Amino acid sequence: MSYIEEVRESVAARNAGQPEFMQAVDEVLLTIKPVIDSDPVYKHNAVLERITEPDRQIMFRVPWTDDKGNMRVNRGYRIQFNNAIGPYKGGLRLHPSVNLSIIKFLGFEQIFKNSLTGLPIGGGKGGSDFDPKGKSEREIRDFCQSFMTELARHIGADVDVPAGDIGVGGREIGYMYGQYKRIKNVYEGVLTGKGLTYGGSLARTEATGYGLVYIVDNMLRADGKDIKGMTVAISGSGNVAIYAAQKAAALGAKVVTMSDSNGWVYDKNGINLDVVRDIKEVKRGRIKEYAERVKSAEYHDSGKVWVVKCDIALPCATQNELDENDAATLIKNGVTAIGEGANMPSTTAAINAFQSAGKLFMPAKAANAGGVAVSALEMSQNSQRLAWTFQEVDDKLKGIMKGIFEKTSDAAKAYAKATDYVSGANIAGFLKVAQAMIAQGV
Ligand code: NDP
Ligand code: 2IT
Repeated sequence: MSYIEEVRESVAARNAGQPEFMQAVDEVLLTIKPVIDSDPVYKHNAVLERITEPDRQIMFRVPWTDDKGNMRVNRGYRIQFNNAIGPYKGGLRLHPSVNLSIIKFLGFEQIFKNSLTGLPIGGGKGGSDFDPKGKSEREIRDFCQSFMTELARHIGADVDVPAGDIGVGGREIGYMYGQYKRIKNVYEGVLTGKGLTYGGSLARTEATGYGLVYIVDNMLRADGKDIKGMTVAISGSGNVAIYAAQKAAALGAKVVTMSDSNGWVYDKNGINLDVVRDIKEVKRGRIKEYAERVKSAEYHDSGKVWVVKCDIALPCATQNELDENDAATLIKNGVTAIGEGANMPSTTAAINAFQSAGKLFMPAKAANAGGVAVSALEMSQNSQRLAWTFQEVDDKLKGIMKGIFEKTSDAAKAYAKATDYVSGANIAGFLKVAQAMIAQGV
């Protein structure tokens, strides 16, 4: 049995019942094979055994009270996966589906994504199975304060710096920051995605979506194509989806779909983002309301956006939302490029289908790294006690995404196939972390 196979078996045995985590591990192990085979140093230093086992897995009770005065309990998580190249860094997800497998897959992928940014950030992730939908402001605040009451003892500006993810935006980060400050009595950049009045960075809200479109643009250009005039299908209608749509439209593309967990809209005239932002960011409503407000739009309460003919597909909702059948439909309809805004949105079979059909495919670790990259820039600004302009941050983001594209593309050329960006991103991300781990000993 090869070293990779041995590690794969032992990771699977030790993490039974964690399908998302194993999906993420399998992809990395398979794609970094040429690197591992090229040098015994990785096996000698047990790099694969160490990189697949989190430094620390924290699980805790989160008690809170609902508006009727009932005591409720959720489970909180923080997985501190790897800090070889910097403090643990990664978002917090609040969604009823959250479990150990999901937080571990997200934390594992974050190691490689954060490495690709070129910035000094390690990998971590956290969250809770708390469902924010339908909760009052007071209930959200109570939950966030209780969550931070426990989390505070495990994090710090130089230790572990959480941020947003599904269900966690500026409002939740604000409540958590306030509670951290109250408990620790320090004013430090312990969270990113903060409000602009208390240490947040301009362009962090936009960063993941903008970064996604910047790297897709880089990928298209390298293939002699231009995003201008292309039709774009986007899933989701949250933070990533909204700002990906805004930047795609700004670069001359037409975005025709958005979705949420209840259904999806198709607008042949191009999505009107002012309406989406009012529904989602202001009223916290459902995407269905878009079709009630915009005459050119149609609403579907079943199926997925991928049935719509498009040149670019940007899955920006959640893991495994785009499967083999969706990939086949997109390919049949002539899709040119896919960029993963969400984390692991395409199933393994879907990725294989896109790659076999010769489609341009940019995987999440590279494609959505703009968010965490600007989080790292927020950490820099906090440490310097300075605030940069929107333009400065956006220019840096553009440079970082270009750098990620180049690193991914160079590693693909060196170790796999020139346009195998899945292998390229995993290998480029792995090499830096592995070198740091080896240099630092056990
Ligand atoms: P938001 O909470 O702002 O939005 C999530 C969107 O996805 C909503 O439209 C939501 O619909 C939909 N969605 C979530 N879960 C499901 C589900 N199980 N089935 C169908 N639709 C679902 O989150 P973000 O935009 O921040 O995150 C979206 C994705 O991007 C996630 O995979 C996240 O990990 C990833 N990501 C986020 C980054 C960030 O900076 N925020 C950075 C990098 C990646 P509904 O409202 O109905 O639940
Ligand atoms: O998946 C991700 O990269 C995020 N949710 C953002 C993490 C961060 O620390 O900004």
